[in-house]
Amino acid sequence: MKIVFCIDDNPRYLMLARVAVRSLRRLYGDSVPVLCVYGGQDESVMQGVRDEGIALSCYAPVLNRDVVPAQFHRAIGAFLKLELALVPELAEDDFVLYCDSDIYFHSRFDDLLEIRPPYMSMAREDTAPFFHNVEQMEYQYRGKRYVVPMPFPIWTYSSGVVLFNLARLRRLDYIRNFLAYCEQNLHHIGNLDQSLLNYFFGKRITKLPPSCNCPPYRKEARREGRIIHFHGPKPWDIRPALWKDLRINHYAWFRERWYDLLSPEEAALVRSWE
Ligand SMILES: [Mn+2]
Repeated sequence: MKIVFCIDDNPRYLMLARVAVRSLRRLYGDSVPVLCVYGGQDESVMQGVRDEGIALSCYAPVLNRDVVPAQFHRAIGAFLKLELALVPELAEDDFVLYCDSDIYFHSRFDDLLEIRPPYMSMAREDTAPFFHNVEQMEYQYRGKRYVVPMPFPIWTYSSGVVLFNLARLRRLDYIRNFLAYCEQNLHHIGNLDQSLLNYFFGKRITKLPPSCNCPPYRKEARREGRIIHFHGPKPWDIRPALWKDLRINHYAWFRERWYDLLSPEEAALVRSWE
């Protein structure tokens, strides 16, 4: 199964993706199939992906800057994962494992690669369930009106690691139907792509074990975590005021392991972000 990353023009995300792939190759060898989907046109970003020996897909998203409200443009790359079923380089892949770039692969996750979900599998976020102030969302697709009742109470799944059933999403062009919903309901979302997946697919999302999307600040991260997700503070976010509550437990330990994978030049650059 291919492991897929998505990036935009933010150079920090390119660095994160490169280091994520290094940690992955340390566990699975250099021939592990990896694809990086890039939604921009910056030649230096493409070169950075190629320098790392990562297969690159330059993809023009449906949810582009003309469609997505400006307040989300700083994280426009987060929406790319919603369209993996349309990426030509994945046309032959029925299932893929999408991972955020802010991931550090800590130990092998062979059993995860055997999962075949009806739509998608994601791990739960450690947040309280909530009720959206909108009870149902509506959209039009190919001349028909659809209603999506909110899956109350909403127990949020994290979109940092998603095992997608792309074959299912392509069947009957379901992906186009979903993207129509996305386009017409972007004004209702609080948390980027993650809201769209949780609201639309709701209870059809199946659960991944917490070890497959484990923030470094959880107590069990070092012993049980397999896919470590720098959710919240990135490895260079060590300024006291920022994310203080989340730089606990194994954050510092994983931050060191992450820095160990950088060249001296890269480490100097990343330290300038601290
Ligand atoms: Mn993330």
